[in-house]
Amino acid sequence: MTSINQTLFEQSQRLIPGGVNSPVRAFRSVGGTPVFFKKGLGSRLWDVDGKEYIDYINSWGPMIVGHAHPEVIQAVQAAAENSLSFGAPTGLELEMAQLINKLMPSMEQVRLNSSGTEATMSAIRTARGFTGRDKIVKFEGCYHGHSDGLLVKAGSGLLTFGEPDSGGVPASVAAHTLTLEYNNSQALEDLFAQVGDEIACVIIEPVVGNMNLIVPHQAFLQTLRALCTKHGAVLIFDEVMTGFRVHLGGAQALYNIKPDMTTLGKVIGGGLPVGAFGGRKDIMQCLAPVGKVYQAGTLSGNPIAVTAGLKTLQLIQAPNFHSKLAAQTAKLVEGLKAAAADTGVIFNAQNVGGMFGLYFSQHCPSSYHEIMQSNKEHFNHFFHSMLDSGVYLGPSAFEAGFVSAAHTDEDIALTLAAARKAFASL
Ligand code: KE4
Repeated sequence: MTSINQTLFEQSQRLIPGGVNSPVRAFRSVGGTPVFFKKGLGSRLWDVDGKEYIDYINSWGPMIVGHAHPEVIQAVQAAAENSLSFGAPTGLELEMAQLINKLMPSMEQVRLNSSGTEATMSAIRTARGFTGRDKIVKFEGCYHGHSDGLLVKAGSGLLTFGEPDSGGVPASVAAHTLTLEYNNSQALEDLFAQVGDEIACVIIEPVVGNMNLIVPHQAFLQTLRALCTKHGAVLIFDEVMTGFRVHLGGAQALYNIKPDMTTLGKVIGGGLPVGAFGGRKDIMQCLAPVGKVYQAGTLSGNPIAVTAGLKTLQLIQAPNFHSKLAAQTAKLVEGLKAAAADTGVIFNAQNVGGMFGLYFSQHCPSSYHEIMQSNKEHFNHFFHSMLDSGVYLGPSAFEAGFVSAAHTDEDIALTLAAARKAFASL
């Protein structure tokens, strides 16, 4: 009997490219048929055929308090009765700006929009407007959303201009983006020595979640901060994924590095579309209607989305929320390493707060080059074995995983039992 899932996927592919509204969901990296879901509650998901899963994607980070948290749902339902959108300012946006500023004091001013892509695109335009410079710097393996200038891969040499990493990106746009190796302080020093005064900004995932989990070297971040200060380049921490997940104050609090600008998303929308960018007041004052840098959005600061975000941010300020989340995630990581060791599988894992990385390699990688050495086939086999056992991991060897406050000791125990079976089958 054809499952509802199979039917939905076949029909979706006729009207939606790849049958999905975001490529990673298509399972192209791991093979097989993507799972269509119809319900989530706490740490669990149910697919359209009624199968239950323990969820370690959590919508790629937003569902940090678990799916359908009753207080979040209630707040959204109440707000919805007052209309869904005004296209005019509301007190909710001020509340969100105040809360973001309280939790991330480096964000002296903030502007809301509707996605992480919009946030990073807007932050970069603001940095260019503030400095009057065109060049931007990113790091290989970091993802900052899909605006043209960020879909760029490293040119042939350190100083050669970036090349498009996607169809449809003009070479003239990619040319302004320089790409360096993550955790490589020497490459940073060399680049700034040559073109430091031409760099508008450097954008970085302070803890990387988009080439699997990669942890920064403290010295690398300190070097980056010092070089940006010396050359007047704007340091942008892209905390769309790490914000309020790795620490209540984000990676900037965890590593005690103060960026000039920060971008946010995911958790601050609690599952609804919210992005944000902000930072030093002198930089943010460049934005229209005050300054010359234009940036806008019909649903920016949408009252329903902001309500979901405010309630989520309120819940994660509970005492010990982040230490408990980190402890639960560490329990998963340690249990997976022990299960792999018992079966002799080459495997490693680590976590930073509530996000984790799983690697079919001896060591935890610290760069794009290293993560590319991990055994992708083993990951794909492991992914499908876990999926069959009702454990839903990110469908790619190059994505981080996420734990929520709703993940119980029983969830972890069931996950580890499934992992032992998966490792044994390798
Ligand atoms: P969105 O435009 O997808 O809201 O945010 C883009 C973005 C920006 N910066 C960072 C650090 C991010 O992780 C993201 C989005 N993350 C991916 C997960 N790898 C979203 C999943 C997807 O593309 O479907």
